[in-house]
Amino acid sequence: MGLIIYVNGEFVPEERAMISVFDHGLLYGDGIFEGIRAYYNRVFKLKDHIDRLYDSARAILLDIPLTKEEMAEVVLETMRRNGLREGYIRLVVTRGVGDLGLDPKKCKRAGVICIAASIQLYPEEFYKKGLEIVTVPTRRNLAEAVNPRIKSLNYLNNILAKIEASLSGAIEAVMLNAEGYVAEATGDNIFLVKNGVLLTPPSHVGILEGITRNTVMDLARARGIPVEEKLFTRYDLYTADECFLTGTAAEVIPVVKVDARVIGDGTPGSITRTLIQDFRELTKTDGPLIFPE
Ligand code: PXG
Repeated sequence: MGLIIYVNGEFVPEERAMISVFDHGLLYGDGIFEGIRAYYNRVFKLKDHIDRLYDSARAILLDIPLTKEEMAEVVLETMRRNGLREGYIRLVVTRGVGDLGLDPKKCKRAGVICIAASIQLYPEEFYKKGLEIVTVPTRRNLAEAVNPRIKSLNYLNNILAKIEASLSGAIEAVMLNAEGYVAEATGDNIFLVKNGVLLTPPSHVGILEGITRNTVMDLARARGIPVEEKLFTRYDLYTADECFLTGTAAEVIPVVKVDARVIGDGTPGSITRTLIQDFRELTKTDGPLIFPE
């Protein structure tokens, strides 16, 4: 692909973009990340992603060796060096190089990586027809253990759920929390519509507080659609009028079947379709410019 990657202060060709085998990001999943999108020469919701990255860092006592302003500039400059006006950006901050023990005190400086690439989108037919998803046995991590609000490099919880979904022939998994309430998908938040009200689980119950999720709630409120952050169960999903997922990669994507139960009339609902349109409009104007216009 011939990408230019940012690694610890330098922009290098991808063949030379390396980190140590003693980096605790690799050895222990000790680190954090963000997945960010750029559209129309702008980095969408960049400030929100940078803020969430620094909140994740604070939660795991990780000192990021750059200011937020410098980090935002790293993202923009990585796009520029690759000549990209749209695409997918992965920002990673690792605990850094230590020894084989897990004590992070041995890691003197956090590692910072930024990768910008073109994105492999879900086929457009999924947005038109909707996804069929399943609930899986693996429960979402307890907020009291590794809080899912931390966007950490330890994604095994989600990967196991993704494998379980794939094994049953589904493209995505709905994860429940330990109490059996609906939490989120493996890399997306979940919404349902019932009687004209938009519902999504509250962020304190063990989900990632998605930036697309928050954007969609704002867009719905701007249209006068009532929005509630409330716990709900599999039953509520099965009997919903509409359902969709939100995430940086998937944007807003309709769901038409959950555990073989048909949602609504089996086609993407009207509120879902409206929010997809509104979201796509917003991507045209939100975020700082990459190249001057
Ligand atoms: N929940 C989880 C667990 C996530 O990892 C989201 C929700 C959506 O959040 P945003 O802020 O993007 O609206 C995510 C983020 C991928 C991929 O390749 C997706 C995420 C993370 C890593 C990889 O699909 N999603």
